[in-house]
Order: sequence, then structure tokens, then C-alpha cells
Amino acid sequence: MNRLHALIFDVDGTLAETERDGHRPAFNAAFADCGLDWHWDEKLYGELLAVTGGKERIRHYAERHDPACAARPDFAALVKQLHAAKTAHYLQRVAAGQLPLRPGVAELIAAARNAGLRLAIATTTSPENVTALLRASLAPDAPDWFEVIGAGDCVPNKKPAPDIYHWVLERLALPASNCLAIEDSKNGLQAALTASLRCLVTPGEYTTDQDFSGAWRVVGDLAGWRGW
Ligand code: XBP
Ligand code: MG
Repeated sequence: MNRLHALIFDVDGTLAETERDGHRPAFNAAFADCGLDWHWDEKLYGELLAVTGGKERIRHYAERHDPACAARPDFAALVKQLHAAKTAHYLQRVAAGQLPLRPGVAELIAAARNAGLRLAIATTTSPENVTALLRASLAPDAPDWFEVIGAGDCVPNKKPAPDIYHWVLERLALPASNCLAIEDSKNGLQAALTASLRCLVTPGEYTTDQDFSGAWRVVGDLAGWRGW
């Protein structure tokens, strides 16, 4: 194994279980704000997670479950409005401390910093969600611990496309062989592998049954893992 210089973390499902009780209720609150009778229960949301990115997920759902809405001339504007409302609801939950880090995450980040490893983020979620989560769950200056934060729409194609990892690697100015991606999902693993990264997978509540073929390691959680 080439020497490890940097850890590149996914956020949702990896740093914290943000989906079921964070993003999902925030989407539902946004639907209500905008007068839509849509409701994403836990099971449906698990299926919708196959589509990464909040705006993409809203569009996908509307096209299949409410085609009249998807055909509205203002549909693109509605998606934007829904997503802005959803982000505001999500940020309130994060700020209220409702989304704690998964076991071992804070300790791993501290140990990696002590060991002189560089840190980065590669996520599909919006940048403001990332900084809010890091601030609320680690420390007010925690976003500064991460040299590169690749998030949301900074690339055209979201995971499982490798774009976000290419974007982060370019800014770290490191070859993939000196980095390790940490992911919780098959989509994330696929993105990392296509970018030629080794990938440690820590499956979460929505991803335990997924196929992680190709992963460098699969661990239940990050407590105690110090693989450098
Ligand atoms: C996470 C996601 C995100 C969130 C929603 O995937 O799919 O889209 O569910 O975030 P990954 P936004 O962990 O693979 O990055 O609404 O801000 O897009
Ligand atoms: Mg994830």
C-alpha cells in the first residue's frame, strides 16, 4: 500500500446518520411549506436514496409520483424553492444538535490530525450542511481542519460518478494512491473506486445490505480503526 497522506470523508451516513432523522424530515417539512401533500416515510426514503443529491431526488420523485407537478412550467423554480426550504429545515436540526457523529468519528479525526494526515470532504450534500454539521458536532473551527471541502453542485455529476473525488484530488494535488476514501454506501464506494481510490466502507442504517465488492475494507464503525 502506498503511503497514506490524506483521508477523504463522505458526510451523510459516514460522519453521521443524517438521512432518516435529518434530511428526510427536512424534505417533508419543505413539502408542507410549499403546499404539497407529498410525504417520504422511512421505507420510501430508503429507496429514494438511490438518487444522490436533494434536488435530483425531488425531481426523480415528482416525475414518478406526481407527473402533473413535474409538468408545471415553474417546476424547475419549484424544485429550487423546495430545496432551499429543505436546507433551512435541515440546518435547524443540525444546529439543535439532533445529528450526532457516528461512533469513533471524532476520535479518528483527532488521531488523523495528530498523525499529520491531511483531511478532505467529498460529499453530495450542500456545502452549508457540511460546515454546519462539522461546527455543531466537532468544534466551531472544525471546517478549517479540512483542507478541501468538495460538496454539492461544485461538480456537474453527483456520486456514483467519480467527479467529486477528481475535484478533491486535484485540489489536494495528491495522486489517488496516497489517499483513502471513507464511505457508507454503494454509490459512494462506486464514486471512489472509479476515481482509483482505495475505499474503507462503514455501512450505516440505510446501507448495511448493499454490495461493497471492491472495497478496501468494510468495518462496522470507525471506532478504533487506525489503518495508516
Ligand atoms: C448524500 C445525499 C445527499 C443528501 C441530501 O449522499 O444523497 O443528497 O441526502 O443533501 P452521499 P442535499 O453521502 O453519497 O454524499 O439535499 O443538500 O443535496
Ligand atoms: Mg454517504
